[in-house]
Amino acid sequence: MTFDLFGDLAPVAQADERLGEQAWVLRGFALPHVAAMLPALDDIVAQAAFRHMVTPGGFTMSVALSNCGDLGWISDRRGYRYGRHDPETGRDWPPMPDVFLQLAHDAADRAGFPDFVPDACLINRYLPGTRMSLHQDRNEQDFAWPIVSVSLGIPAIFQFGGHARSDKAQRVPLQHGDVVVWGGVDRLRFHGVLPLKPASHPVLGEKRINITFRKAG
Ligand SMILES: O=C(O)CCC(=O)C(=O)O
Repeated sequence: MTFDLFGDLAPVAQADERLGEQAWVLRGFALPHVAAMLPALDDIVAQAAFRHMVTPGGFTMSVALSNCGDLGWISDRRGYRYGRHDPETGRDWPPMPDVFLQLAHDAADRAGFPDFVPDACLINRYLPGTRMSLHQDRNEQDFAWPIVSVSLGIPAIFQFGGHARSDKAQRVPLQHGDVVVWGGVDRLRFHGVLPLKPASHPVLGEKRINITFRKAG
């Protein structure tokens, strides 16, 4: 155990790194769940294939995405929003696997957000060179719930900024199995991912999968 640097002297586990008052990196937190997560992920993308969505401004996102859960995040020329159906098939998004729900709940709890039950799970697939520019997550109805973001596969540099796009962003290296949780006073902080360097992961190959849980509805 160690003591945090933000003054309240609450004991935290050694593998937890504080990014903000209510924002944490939980190093390796997802590792015990990965063996169960990967087949569940394959099932999801067999039903709702990865695709490159278009932004309202007309740009094609470099990251490919899919969703599971009651609500899926969608972007097209009409805007960003959540929807109950996959726009490519017209079907419901695949259900959220129990192993995903449990991991999201437990990570949120560890970061100080008890009772988190996500209804939306966005799955991002990054290949070397792809990135996600700085943005805020604002499409959810209630900002009281945190964001739980799981990294699998090749490493990435996560940017964690402030409440203005121009605020200097921390650069946080993320590895396979790391989980970032942010909420409360940090819920609307800008964040993004720098272009991925070429690399290969022994299980996932030359890609990074990010699984991000939200309570959107
Ligand atoms: O890939 C990541 O680590 C972050 C993903 C993200 O920012 C998002 O889905 O809003």
